[in-house]
Amino acid sequence: GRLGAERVLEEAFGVTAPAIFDQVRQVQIVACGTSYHAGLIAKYWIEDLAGIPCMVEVASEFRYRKVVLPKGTLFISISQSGETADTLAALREVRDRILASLTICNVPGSSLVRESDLCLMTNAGPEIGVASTKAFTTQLVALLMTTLVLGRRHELTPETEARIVADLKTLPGLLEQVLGLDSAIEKMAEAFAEKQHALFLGRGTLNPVAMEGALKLKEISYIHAEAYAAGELKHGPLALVDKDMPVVTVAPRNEMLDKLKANLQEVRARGGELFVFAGSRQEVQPEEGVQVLELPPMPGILEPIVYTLPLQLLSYHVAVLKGTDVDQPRNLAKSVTV
Ligand code: F1P
Repeated sequence: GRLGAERVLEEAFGVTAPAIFDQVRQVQIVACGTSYHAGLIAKYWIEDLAGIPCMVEVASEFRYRKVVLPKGTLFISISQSGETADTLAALREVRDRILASLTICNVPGSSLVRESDLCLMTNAGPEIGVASTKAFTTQLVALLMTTLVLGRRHELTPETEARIVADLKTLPGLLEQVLGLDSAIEKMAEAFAEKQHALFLGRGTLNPVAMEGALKLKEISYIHAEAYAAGELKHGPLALVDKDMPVVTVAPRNEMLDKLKANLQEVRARGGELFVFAGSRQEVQPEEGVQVLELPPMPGILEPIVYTLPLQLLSYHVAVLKGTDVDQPRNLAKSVTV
C-alpha cells in the first residue's frame, strides 16, 4: 500500500499522487505576491529534499519573456484566488510545452483550477482580508506535501519522508503556541507605529519569510518595508540604518544567529532598533534596543510556516495602532484580474 506522504496527501487533500511525477525533471513555479513567496520557499524544499532543479518567477515577468523549459517540466502555479491574470496567462503561454501543470489554489472551480491538469486545494476557507494570510501557510503545507510525493520518486529517502510526515503532525500544536504570543507581539508593534521604514532580514527558507513579513507590513500598515537576505545587509542596505529604521530578523537557529550576530552589531552600532524572532534566547539577549521574541523549538522544516505567523501578527497590530483598514487596504484588490 501507499505509505507516509502519499497517505497524508490522500487524507488531507483528497488526491492521489499522479503517476506522471516519475517523469518530472524540472519544476517551474510561477505566482504573484504572497503566493510567489510560498514558491520561493518551495524551491529550497524541492531542490534539497527531492534533488530536482526548481525555478521560481513572478508571473508578471515570466509571461512576457521567452522561457526555455527543459523536457519533463512540471509547471506549478500558486494562487489564493485562482484568478490572477498574470498567473493564468503564464499557464496558457506554456501549456503545450510542459509535462503537466499543477495548481495550488484556494478557490474551487476558479480559472486556474479549471485550466490546470492537476490541482491541490489548500482548503484555507474564505480569505476575508485582501492581504493573503492563511492562504500562505496552507500553500506551504501543500507545497511540502508535493515535495514529498515528488521526492520519493527521486532522491528522498523513506526515512526522511517518515520524519517530515511526523514533523507535520506537530504543526497545529506549534501554531497554537505561537498564537499564544499575541500580546507580546502587540507590545512589540508599538515601536513601529511611528516609523516610516523597516528592514527585514532572513536566511535560507526564512529569507522569503522575511520578504513576506515586509510585504504584509507594506500592504496593511503602509510602512515602507524591504527584505534582504541577511548576508546582503553590508552590500547596501546598511547605509539606511539609523535610529528610525527598525530591523526585524528571523533567525530560528543558533547557526543562523552566528552569521546574523555580526549584522546585529552593525545595526546596533548605528542606533538601529532590533527585533529578533528567535528559537533560542541563549545567543541573543534582550538589551537596550534589542527585543527578542522567543518561539518554541521546532523541526527545521516547519520554521518557514511557523515563523510567518508572528510576522503577520506584527503587521496586524501595527496596522490597528495606525488605524488603517486591515481588511481592505487602500489601492489593493483581492484578486488582480487585469
Ligand atoms: C496574488 C496577490 C495576493 C495579495 C493580493 C493581490 O493573488 O498578490 O498575494 O494578497 O490579494 O494578489 P493570488 O494569485 O494568490 O490570488
